[in-house]
Amino acid sequence: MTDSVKRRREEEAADGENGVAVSEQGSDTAPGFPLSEMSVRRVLRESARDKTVFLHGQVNSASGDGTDAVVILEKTPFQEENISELLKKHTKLQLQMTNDIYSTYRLYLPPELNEIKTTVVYPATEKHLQKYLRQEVYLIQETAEDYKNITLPFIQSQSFSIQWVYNILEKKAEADRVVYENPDPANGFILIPDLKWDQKQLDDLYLIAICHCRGIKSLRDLTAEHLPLLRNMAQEGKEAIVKRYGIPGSQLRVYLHYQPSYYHLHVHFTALSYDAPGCSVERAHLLSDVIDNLELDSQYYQKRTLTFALRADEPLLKKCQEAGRV
Ligand code: DD3
Repeated sequence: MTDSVKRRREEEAADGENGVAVSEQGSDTAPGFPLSEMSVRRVLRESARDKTVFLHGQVNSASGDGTDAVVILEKTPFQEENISELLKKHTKLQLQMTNDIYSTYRLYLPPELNEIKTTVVYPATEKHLQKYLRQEVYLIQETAEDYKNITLPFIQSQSFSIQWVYNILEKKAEADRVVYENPDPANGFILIPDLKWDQKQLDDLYLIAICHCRGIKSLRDLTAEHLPLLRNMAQEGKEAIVKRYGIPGSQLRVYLHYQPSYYHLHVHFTALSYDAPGCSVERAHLLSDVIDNLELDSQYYQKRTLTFALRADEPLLKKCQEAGRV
């Protein structure tokens, strides 16, 4: 762990209570979500490799029909500086099998060394439940025409709430988590750890840069006019990350998603050594390549066919099928 990460963690520990809507709560009895009252309806998805499980839960009301929630449980990577503590403070080491020089055990730990990262969407809509349900995926090749006739009207017809994005930009939520800000309304942005990253170890570093300017929906809207914004995000974002976390730009994967999961322009910064979710070739567009393409041709992303995957249940896939494009 770098000194700056250590320092920040100590600051956070000292902070205690804070007045923002979405923030880290270090207390034993965190307010908000009644986890022990929740019943598990079904497992939406699980991954032995990622050590995650996505649950559809219901918080029981008196009448019996509860409010839906999505709860994501995840075992997090080891923190190097904690390992000797784990070995020293374990409560039990139970032998499983032994054979020659080989043996396996179950190591039991005190609760504070055995936490599980928990992400809650509550109340969750049917859309949230669908999003996490495992589905088959199909590749779409979206031409400029397809974007104009199918995708754009679809995006405009949807009422995806991005209130959480505006909360970050307006400092109504997560204000204490902001790593860097360029406050310029046209060419500025906020750099903040993504929800997916608990900031406990640098192995799975994941930050997002959200631009202040509203109305840039995605990669498709970008023209040479946005180059100053994109260059700021690339350069200042990397500078802020090396300063705070000690990871140089040459060890970061900096990219945009197409399709994005929310239609307000944002850039992902992940550790190059981390196989981050969503960094596959059918979704990620390196920011440096995006900048270069726009330098070559201002209308590059209005002209190009863009390929991406859609899940079987996504309404956009249905629209593409109706138009005979799948
Ligand atoms: C989201 C994409 C969105 C469920 C889940 C996540 N980073 C966020 C709210 C606050 C955030 C994010 C939507 C939602 Cl688990 C539905 O992500 C967020 N804050 N990605 C940060 N810092």
